[in-house]
Amino acid sequence: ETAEQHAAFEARIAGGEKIEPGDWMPAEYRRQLIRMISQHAHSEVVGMLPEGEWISRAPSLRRKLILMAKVQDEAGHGQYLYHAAETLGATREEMVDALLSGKAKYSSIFNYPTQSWADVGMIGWLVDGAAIKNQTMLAGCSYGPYSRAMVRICSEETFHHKQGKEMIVQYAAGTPEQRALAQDALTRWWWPSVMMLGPHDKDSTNSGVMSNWGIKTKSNDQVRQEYLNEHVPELLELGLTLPDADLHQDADGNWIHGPINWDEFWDVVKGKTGLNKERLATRNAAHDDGAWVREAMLAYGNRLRAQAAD
Ligand code: BYC
Repeated sequence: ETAEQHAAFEARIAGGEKIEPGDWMPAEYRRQLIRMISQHAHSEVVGMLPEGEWISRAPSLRRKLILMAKVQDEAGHGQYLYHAAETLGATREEMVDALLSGKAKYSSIFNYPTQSWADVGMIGWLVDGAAIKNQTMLAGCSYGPYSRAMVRICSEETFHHKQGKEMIVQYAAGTPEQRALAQDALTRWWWPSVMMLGPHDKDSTNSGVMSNWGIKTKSNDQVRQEYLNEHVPELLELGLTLPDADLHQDADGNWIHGPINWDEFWDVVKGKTGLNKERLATRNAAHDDGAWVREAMLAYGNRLRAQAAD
């Protein structure tokens, strides 16, 4: 890598151009993108599990159809993202192996259990809400395939966000039991969703290089602030209580949260607490169960190629 190559690359980014597959890029730019896009893809795939558990227990046909559509969307997001990482030279096999063997990270949020139906609504509102804030920022990123995948994913996530919010608004105004379920779900999902947006900027090891190269266009704390400013007033308006005694608005109208328990965050990321082992066991079982599909597709592909060669 020469200084001239770096300078030309950085000038393209400064000029707002998208970097496309096949263009020259620094090895570290490629490595960072593969790291982040593959983690993002794994998060979509593992993210199907906490809500997927509730498809057979949905309270009505309407809720079941919506949840099935949402979970299917997450599988589609995983697909676009694995493809985006493939444009950088990563293979599907190595990415899937990294997930299944526990080497790869995926979002901390999916190691928390879903304990009631109201969790499905709360995940839609809070988790998809946090994801939209983060992904709207990434839609402006400098790598073309990732940025375009984010545009489509965000429009689908907007539906996920709305269905979750609609459900919680209804339960918060419902029977005392429904209200209690909504409150309990909020109490358990609030802090994990705030943490999901990543460590504070001062502890965000990757942010420097990612911001310089236009992959991240806002910092973790900036995105978290946007997330709080949108969600806190809406949750309070429903008469729900946020589990943060220090939460307050500053003079600029920003909602300021109390201290975050980062020990909990890192324990969950590293699988010391939470459902990491169960999630990986479920993914491994699904992968093994799907072996016959991969074999059949390979055999079919080989037959087509052999016919074409005749
Ligand atoms: N969980 O330097 P930092 C969805 C790691 S799914 C686990 O700030 P970065 C949905 C980080 O990887 C959408 N690990 O990292 C699906 C790094 O470790 P490494 C999920 C985390 O990358 C189904 C270390 O901490 N969205 O919406 O600059 C149903 C230092 O952090 C987490 C994405 O994946 C975490 N939460 O910034 C419902 C978005 N946070 O890799 C919904 C794409 C940090 O150096 N990812 N770490 O070993 C990103 O935008 C960025 O990766 C983050 C973190 C903002 C999350």
